[in-house]
Amino acid sequence: MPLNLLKFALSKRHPEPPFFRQPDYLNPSYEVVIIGGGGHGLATAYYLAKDHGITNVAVLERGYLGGGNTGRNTTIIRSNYLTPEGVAFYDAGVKLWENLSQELDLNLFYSTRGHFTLAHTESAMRTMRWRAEINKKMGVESEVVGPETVKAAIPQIDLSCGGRAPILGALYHKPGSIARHDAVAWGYGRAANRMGVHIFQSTEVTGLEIRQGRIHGVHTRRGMIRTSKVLSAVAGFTPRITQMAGFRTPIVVHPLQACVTEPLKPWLNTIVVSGSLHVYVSQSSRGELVMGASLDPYEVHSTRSTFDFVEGLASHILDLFPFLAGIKVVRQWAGMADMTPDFAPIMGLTPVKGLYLDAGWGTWGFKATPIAGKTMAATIANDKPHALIHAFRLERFRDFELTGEKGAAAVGH
Ligand code: FAD
Ligand code: PYC
Repeated sequence: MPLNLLKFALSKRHPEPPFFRQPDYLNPSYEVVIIGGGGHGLATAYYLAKDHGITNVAVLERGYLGGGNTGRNTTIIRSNYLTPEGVAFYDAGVKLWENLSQELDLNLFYSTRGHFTLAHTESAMRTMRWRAEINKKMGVESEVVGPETVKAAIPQIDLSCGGRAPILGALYHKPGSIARHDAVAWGYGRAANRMGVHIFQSTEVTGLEIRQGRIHGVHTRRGMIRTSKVLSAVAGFTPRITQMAGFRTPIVVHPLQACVTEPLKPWLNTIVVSGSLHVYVSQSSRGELVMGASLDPYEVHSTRSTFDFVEGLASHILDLFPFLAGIKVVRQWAGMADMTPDFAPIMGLTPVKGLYLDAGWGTWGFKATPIAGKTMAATIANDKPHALIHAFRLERFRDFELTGEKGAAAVGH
C-alpha cells in the first residue's frame, strides 16, 4: 500500500464517518424485526421507513452486512423472465435499479451492458422465442437474434464452440445490467439507519416466540426482543427459521459457486449466458471476468468451493472463448442457494400471524433486491400481500398453482 494512503487512513484529520451506527444494546421491543442483514432485509427496512414511516425497526444479522448471498453473487440484473407475473415483478425491479445510486447517494456501479442468452439447440431456440414474445407483450425489451448479431457484439466468441455445440441464436435483452453487490447492502443499510432503523451485526436469531399461532418476539444471542411483526429474509438459512416457526416450505439448499479471473483490459461489454454449456460471464468495472455455472448437484448447507467447479467451468468458457486459455482464476467462492421447485421466490404471509417470509431466491434474487424490499415493506405495513407478489405466495405449492420460471431463472440447472 502506498505510504501516503496509509498515512491518510491512520490520520485523525480526515475521519471517515461510519456507514451506520450500531447501538450498544437491543431495545426490549420494536415495531418490526427483520432477520437477515442481506440486501433483501436491508431494502425492506429502508422502504418500511421511507414509504410507510415505520422506523422503529431492528435488522438482526448473524454475521456482517452483505456477508451472505448478497456479497457472493455475480450481480446480473435483468427482467427477461418467462411468466407474465415474473416479468412484471422483475421489470418493476429494473426500474428501481435505474435511479438507485442517486436515491441512496452511493455509487452502486450500476452498468447496463445488454444480456445474451445463447441457444445451442432447437429446443433452446423455442424457449428464447417464447420468452421474447412474453417480454415484448409486457413492454420489456427482448428479441431473438441470429449468430451474426452475437458475433458482431462479441467478436471474440467462437460460434462453433469448438464444433461441439454451435450457437444457433440468442435471446438479447438490452436492459441487462451488473452492479456492485456489497455497495447495495451498505447503501440500503446506511439510508435505513439515517431514518432511524437499528442495525445489529453479530446478532443471531436463535428462536421465535410464538403463542396461539401469533408471533410475539424473537430470541437472539443477545437477549429477547418483543415484537408483533417479524420478517425472515435469510436466503439459505430459511429452513432453520421455518423449523423454529413450526412449518415447512419446499425449499432445498444447494451450493452455487462462482469465480473471478485476474483483471484484463476491457474486451467484453455484454453479459453472456449459455444454458446448454451451464456457464455465464461478464467483465466487471475492475476488468475481472466474473464467471459462474449451475448449482452443485447435491443438497448441502455449506459455502465451501471445489476444484471440480473451476475445472468444469473453465472447459466450457474455453469452448466459447478459446483465447482465454492461460488467464488465471484468482478467487472462487460459494453461496447457499435456497431453491424452490418452480424457480420462483416465496414472498408474503405465513401460517404464523405476524411472521412474513422473503425466501426462495435461489440463484436469481440479487436483481430483485429493490423490488423485494419495496413489496415486502408494503406487505408488512398493511399485513396484506402486495399485488406484485401474489404469484409468489407460499400456498401455491399446496394449491398446485406453480409459477414456472425454470426456463428463465439463471444458467441451466
Ligand atoms: P443474503 O444476502 O444471503 O442475506 C441473508 C442474511 O441472513 C445473511 O447475511 C445471513 O448471515 C443472515 N442470517 C441467516 N440466519 C440468520 C439468523 N438466524 N439470525 C440473523 N441473521 C441470519 N442473483 C441474481 O439476481 N443475479 C446473479 O447474477 C446471481 N448470481 C449468484 C451467484 C452466486 C454464486 C450465488 C450464491 C447467488 C447468486 N444470485 C444471483 C442469487 C442472490 O445472490 C441471492 O438470491 C440474493 O443475494 C439473496 O439476498 P438476501 O438478502 O435474501 O440473502
Ligand atoms: O439470475 O441472471 C441470474 C443469474 C445469473 C447467474 C446467476 N444468477
